[in-house]
This record gives sequence, structure tokens and C-alpha cells, in this order.
Amino acid sequence: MILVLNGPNLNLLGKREPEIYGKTTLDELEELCEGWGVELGLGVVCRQSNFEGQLVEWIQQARDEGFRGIVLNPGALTHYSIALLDAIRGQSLPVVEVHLSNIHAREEYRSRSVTAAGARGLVSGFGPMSYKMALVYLADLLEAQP
Ligand code: CA2
Repeated sequence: MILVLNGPNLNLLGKREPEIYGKTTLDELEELCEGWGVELGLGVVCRQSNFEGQLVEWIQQARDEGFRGIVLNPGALTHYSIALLDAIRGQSLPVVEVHLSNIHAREEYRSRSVTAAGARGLVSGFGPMSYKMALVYLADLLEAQP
């Protein structure tokens, strides 16, 4: 089972700023992820929170809840949350960081990811496909480590 976590303001997807983040709503994005999970033979559970501490707790508890990997879009926390970085580093599941937009093609302050230092890798700029690529990687990784 894979945990897909979305951070602050991602509940607004599809409702505002469609030129940057596209027209897909969070509900639709989560349905897409669940569908890709089915195709890849992975169970997928999606959660979203606007609260840093809630994301930290979900990351800390993921292994005990039975998850084997995490796809994480930390939202703006990406750019400054040492607490999320510590949470990622403080557990042993593989984490793939994802972004809908290309964080390197936007404001300078978005081009730095603090949290990616704890992740296996980062997929950025492909809209919902960023999540699919992360799930494909995790499916491959977990197949190699049954
Ligand atoms: O591109 C991404 O996925 C981001 O993680 C999205 C974050 C942003 O702070 C990161 O720099 C890049 C923001 C999510 C906010 O989403 C909204 C969606 C619609 C309207 C307003 C905000």
C-alpha cells in the first residue's frame, strides 16, 4: 500500500489558478492515483492536510499503518519545512516528492526544495502525471523487494 500525501492549499486544486495547476480537482487527482494504483497492482490511500503537524504524524505513522512507500506533495512546505524533512528522514519508507508545476520554472523561492533532501527523488512539472511517475517508480522498487 502506498500513501499519497498532499499538503497545504492543494484542496483548492481546480478551483483557482488553473493556468498554473490545471483544472483537475483534488478529488479527481486522488481518483487518478487510485486508478494508477490498480493498474500497477498497488493499493493507494490519499490524504490531504493544510497542517504541517498532521503531515508529520502521517509520515511518522505510515509504516505502522502498513504502507510501503509515500508519494508526497508538501505544497509550499517544500520550500522551508525542516520539520517535514526530519519526519521523512526519521522513518524508513521510500518517499518520492512530487509537484504539479515545475518548481524550477517559477519564482526563485520555489526552486529550492528543503524536503527533497530526504526523498528518493523528485518529479516536478508534469501535472497529475508527476504522481503517476512516482507510483511507477515505487511499484518497480517494491516489486524488486517483495
Ligand atoms: O506545484 C506544486 O505541486 C506545488 O507543490 C504546489 C504548491 C506550491 O506552493 C509549490 O511551490 C508547488 C501550492 C499548492 C497550492 O495550490 C493551489 C491550487 C489552486 C489555487 C491556489 C493554490
